[in-house]
Amino acid sequence: MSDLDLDTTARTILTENDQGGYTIPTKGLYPYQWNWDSVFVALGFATFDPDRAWREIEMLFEGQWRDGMVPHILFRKDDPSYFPGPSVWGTDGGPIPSSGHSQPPVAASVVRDLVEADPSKTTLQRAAALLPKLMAWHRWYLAYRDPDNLGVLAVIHPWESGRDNLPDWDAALAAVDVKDIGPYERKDTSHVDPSMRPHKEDYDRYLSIVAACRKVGWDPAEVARSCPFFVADPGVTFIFLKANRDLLNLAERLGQESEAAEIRGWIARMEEGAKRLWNEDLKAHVALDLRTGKQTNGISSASFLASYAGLTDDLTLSALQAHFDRIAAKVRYMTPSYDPDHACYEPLRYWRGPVWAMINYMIARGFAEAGDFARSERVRRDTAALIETGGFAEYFSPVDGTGAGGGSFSWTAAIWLAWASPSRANKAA
Ligand code: 9WN
Repeated sequence: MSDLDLDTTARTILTENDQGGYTIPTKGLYPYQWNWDSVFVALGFATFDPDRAWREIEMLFEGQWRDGMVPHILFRKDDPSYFPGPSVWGTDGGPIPSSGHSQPPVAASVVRDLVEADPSKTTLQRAAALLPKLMAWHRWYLAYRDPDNLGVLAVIHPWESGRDNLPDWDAALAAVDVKDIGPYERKDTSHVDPSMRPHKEDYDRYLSIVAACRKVGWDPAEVARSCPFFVADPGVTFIFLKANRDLLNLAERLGQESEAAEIRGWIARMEEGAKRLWNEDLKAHVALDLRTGKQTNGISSASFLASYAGLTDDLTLSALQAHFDRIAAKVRYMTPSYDPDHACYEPLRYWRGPVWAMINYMIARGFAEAGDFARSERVRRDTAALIETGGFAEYFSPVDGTGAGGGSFSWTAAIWLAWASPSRANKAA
């Protein structure tokens, strides 16, 4: 298929996954609105229907909880093809049935991109309407995912990281007692090859965490205090730091001075806190179990998001470049979700090796931000080649480009349209 045909197919995927203002990640496997999926999807819609791009984000915020949290899944209608559905989560925090935790806060960054693409009065009004909601969400993150003011954000569940099955969660997950879950039937393994999905022991623990939080009524302070899983994640932390820089830009643009001052404080707190995630032996940022104080020992694709977060000092950048080149010598396509030199690496199992297009997009932006245009372009070209080889898959083998997981996947289509497609890259150049 030519690149122009791929452009057309990508638009068709978004249109066909559109449920009337919000977009599902893919049919069958993921039949609801997911938080960060929707935000990346907005970038794709922005290339041919900017109004629809805004609508995607506005509809996500319709599900915002009273305490400020924006849930990871909005269950706008019950769909038996997905497990765990609304009755398992048992939440009551917002206007739409939802899961009980959040997902990486990319929204402020994409809102800024939408504004920069079209800084008209109408667009600024839409951004102004979202600003207080974004502020509330970011305040929620700081209050309940960094309750001790460490400057790093924890996830209370692997699903909150968006990188569910990452080896970084293994030790903390193994410490979770399996209880209060009863018999259950997974649906994911009926849609895709079970050998690429998390194991049953992982699902038992995923559900045990949900049960523990349900028991405390999803009270955010209580969840932060007692959740059996509480691990600081470089992915969420770096995405949040970048999102705060973009939120600051929006607040300044909109003349919201007191918000801007508040956000400047958050940025300083996160810049300082990020040092806690630095692993001096590995020379990279890693996860940190806040219950045990132990850092993890592997480099994940989120380690490469330090530049995206604006941590572009020479030490960090040169360490990332060295890791990038080492890994690039091992795999055909960058950037594997976990280090191929690590014992836990599996090229086709969920988040233990495969490449995700939207992570590549953020990594490439980070390299460009740091002035490393060669590696940034390498990541873009690899992403384009993966999609040309493996189609609009959920994720890809870094070894041979095999597409895996769900097909006709919305965020892969969106990232193609917004960034990876040669037609887009030529336009941007
Ligand atoms: C649980 C929808 C989501 C993504 C996540 C990805 C996967 C869900 C699952 O799919 O997670 O949230 O059931 O495996 O890991 O990043 O948002 O695409």
